[in-house]
Amino acid sequence: PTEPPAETTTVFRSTLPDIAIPDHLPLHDYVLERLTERRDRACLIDGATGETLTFGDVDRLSRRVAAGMRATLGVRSGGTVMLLLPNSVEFALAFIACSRLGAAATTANPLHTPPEIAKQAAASGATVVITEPAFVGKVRGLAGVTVVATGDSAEGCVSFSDLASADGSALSEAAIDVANDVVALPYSSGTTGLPKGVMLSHRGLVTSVAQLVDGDNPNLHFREDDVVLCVLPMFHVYSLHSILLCGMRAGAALVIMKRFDTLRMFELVKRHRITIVPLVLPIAVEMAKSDAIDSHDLSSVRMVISGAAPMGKELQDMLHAKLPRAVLGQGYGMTEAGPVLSMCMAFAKEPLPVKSGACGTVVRNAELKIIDPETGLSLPRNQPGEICIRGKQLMKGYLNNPEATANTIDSEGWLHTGDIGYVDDDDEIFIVDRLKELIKYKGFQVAPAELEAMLIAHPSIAAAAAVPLKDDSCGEIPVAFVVTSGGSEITEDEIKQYVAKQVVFYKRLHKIFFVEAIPKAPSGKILRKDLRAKLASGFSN
Ligand code: 4UU
Repeated sequence: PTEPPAETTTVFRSTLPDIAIPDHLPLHDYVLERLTERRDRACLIDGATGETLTFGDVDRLSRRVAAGMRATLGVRSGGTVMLLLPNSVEFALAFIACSRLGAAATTANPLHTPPEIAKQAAASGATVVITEPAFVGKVRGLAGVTVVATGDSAEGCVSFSDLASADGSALSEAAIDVANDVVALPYSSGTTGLPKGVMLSHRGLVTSVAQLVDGDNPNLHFREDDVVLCVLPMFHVYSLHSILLCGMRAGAALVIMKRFDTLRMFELVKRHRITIVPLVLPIAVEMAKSDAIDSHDLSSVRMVISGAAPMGKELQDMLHAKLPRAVLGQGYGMTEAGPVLSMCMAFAKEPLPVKSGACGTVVRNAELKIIDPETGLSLPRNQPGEICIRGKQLMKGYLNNPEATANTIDSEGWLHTGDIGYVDDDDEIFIVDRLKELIKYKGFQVAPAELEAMLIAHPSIAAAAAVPLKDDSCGEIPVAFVVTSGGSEITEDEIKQYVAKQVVFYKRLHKIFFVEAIPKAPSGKILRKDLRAKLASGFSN
């Protein structure tokens, strides 16, 4: 095959035609657009209690919460509210309420440590934190923040149920600029550095949801009679977007599970006749290995979606053998991309055959290209390079960080993912490597820069580099190369403990390698590739 001339760009597009997207609507109006027909249909089902909210309930309650947040907490258009919640009905109501007010919801893992939470609360400018009584202690001292607690009211907090009993009929519509107003502000480290606020606008999220579930032949065919398992954490963009928002838009019911447990999950699938199971690698591993899978009736499941980390062909085939009636495939997302770049075409209303191990075809109403990371030139099919995407679904940028924004979205509007992959002859995308620093533990982001800053702050450590180590059930685990300061006899365990005390469980270091020096480029950049290669070749202390 002949190379295209340097100036031509090979742009890959969906095999589905573009569609008209109602991107003039604020997000809540878009996901609840067909409310009148769906008022009495189940929308949110609490997995623990079986309690069900209909679409009508969600509409009414989210209006009340919005009215309460405005009246009691002064939340206005342009404001920011932190959702520090595990999966719950309250999460969904609070998120929709923020959208109604024109406020941004910044989402965070409630298992984060107080310093991690404090950093995000301050950086995002949150004036309200909504959390569960169990986590109130983590946010009590935050300056300028009012704490709202769900459940039985916690001392010194506004109670969520009080907010939800405000008069929703009095709620005046906020004036929302759909193209510019931020509705979700998740944190992501992107291709480099520390976690940054990712500004997702109403228009961006509406576009991304529409790219999946709208049109005569939706790429991700969720139906009104579908029941979707919501066990992935709603504070992460995968669940927020592809479960909560796509589910609501399509009129499907969600079964909300607070924490993952294999048997509990099998029981819920059986009880609610769950049809769609979005998961991440570790859950797929648990399911594939579980003997209990054979003794539970999971025949209702018609679709299993995997995303947020690579899932190899072997595991995909193994899981398929256990769930022969379900269609299995992957979605590929990145917070900054809005988040979905590609989705398995076997999930379409008119499905196409797909290959195991592929992570989908680029979504419709978008352009994708593969570039040579060295030259920036566009590459043809079957040649791996950096994946870039363009479209209205992309983030607006990083909050208060135009420099990081410009390093991620170029002047032509292309977002550079830092992922290495190729597009094959059937338009399927395969991710083969990662150019960026990111470590992904069970689909959760771990920013090497954050661990490195912590490590070099220790008096016994002179230099450090954190990198991923491949792991069968977690995908990757964070490990570090460390240069100790002259004469120091600090041990591996001491370093691990030192980090563990400061970070959420998934950022903990699993192994420390003591070295003489950290390999660096003349620019001072850590040569992470060399370190990863060292690990791959079985390096040990
Ligand atoms: C190999 O992981 C996400 C979002 C995932 C998502 C969202 C909606 C998946 C399906 C869906 O429907 O976002 P982040 O920002 O936490 O992490 C982004 C990075 C990517 O750049 C890539 O390196 O996570 C990795 N990644 C994947 N890698 C995400 N999906 C995949 C995948 N295969 N399927």
